Amino acid sequence: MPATLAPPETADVADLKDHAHQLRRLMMEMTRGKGEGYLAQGLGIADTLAALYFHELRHDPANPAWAARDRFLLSTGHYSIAMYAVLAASGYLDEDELPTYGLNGSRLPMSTFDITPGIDIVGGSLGQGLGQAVGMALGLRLDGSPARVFCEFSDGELDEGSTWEALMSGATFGVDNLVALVDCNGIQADGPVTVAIEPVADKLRAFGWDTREVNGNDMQQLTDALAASREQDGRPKAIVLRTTPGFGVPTIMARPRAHFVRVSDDEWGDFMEELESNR
Ligand SMILES: Cc1ncc(C[n+]2csc(CCOP(=O)(O)OP(=O)(O)O)c2C)c(N)n1
Repeated sequence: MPATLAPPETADVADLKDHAHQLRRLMMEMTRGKGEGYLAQGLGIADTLAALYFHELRHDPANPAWAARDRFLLSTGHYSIAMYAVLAASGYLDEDELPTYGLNGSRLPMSTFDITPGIDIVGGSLGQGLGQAVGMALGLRLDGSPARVFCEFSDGELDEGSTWEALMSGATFGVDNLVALVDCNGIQADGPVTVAIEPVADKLRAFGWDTREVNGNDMQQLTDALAASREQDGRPKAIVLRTTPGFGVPTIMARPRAHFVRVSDDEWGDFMEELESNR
C-alpha cells in the first residue's frame, strides 16, 4: 500500500468479495480453536472490513505509525474476531497468532484491547467509540491532517446515551472527516433488538449526519456508500449497515440467539462446507 492519500480507484468488487470470504475463513478457524466466540457478528461485518482495509482506508501496514493514515475505530469490542482476521489478512498480524484468539495470555482477547497491533482503542465498554472518534476527527482537522476517521458501532450501542451525545457533538463540530458505520445486525445479547431505535437512518439525519443506508453484505452497495462518504461538505457521514449475523453460514444465520456462538467438534466440517458453498 503506497503512502498516499489520493482517492482510491474504482472498487474491484469481485476482489473485495474474495477478501471478505477469506476473512470469514479465518474467523471460522479462530472460533474452532476455542470452540466458541463472537463469530456471528464477525461474519456479518466481514464485507465492511474488507471494503475498508482493502479499498477505502489509506493506510500502510508496513508503516503503522504513519501520522496521515486513516483511522478505523472498532467501538463494539467483542467484534474483535473480525478485526484480528482483517489485521492478519492485511499484514498487521501474523496469521499464526490467530489460533490464540481468546486464550489466556494472548494478544488477541475476546474484546479489543490496545495490546494488539493495529487496534487504536479499547472497546469492551460499549458506547465509547463514537465519542473518541469525534475527538480524533476534530484533532486531526485542527492539525490540518487530511486523514479520515471511520468508526464502527452497533445497534446495541444506540441504547447508550453517550452515543447520542457523540452524534450531537459530531454535527456541532461539523467533522466531515468522520464516517460512522452503524452495524444494525438486529441482535443484542439476549436476542432480537427490542429497544425502539428505529428508524435509525432518519434519526441520524435529524441529528445532522449525512446518512446512507445499505445492505452491509452487498459489496457494491458498501463501496458506493464509502465513495459517497468522501464528500467534504461540513457534515459528518453515517452509513447504516443492515448486516446478517452469521452471513455465509446458513446454519449460524438460522440460530435465533447468535450473540455468542458455540460449535461442537462434529459441527465444524459442515460449517466450513456451508461457507465454501455460499461464496
Ligand atoms: C457499557 C456496556 N454495557 C453492557 C455490556 C455487556 N454487553 C456485552 S455485549 C452486549 C450486547 C450488545 O449488543 P450489540 O452491541 O448490538 O452486539 P451484538 O449482539 O450484535 O453482538 C452487552 C449488553 C458492555 N459490554 N458494555
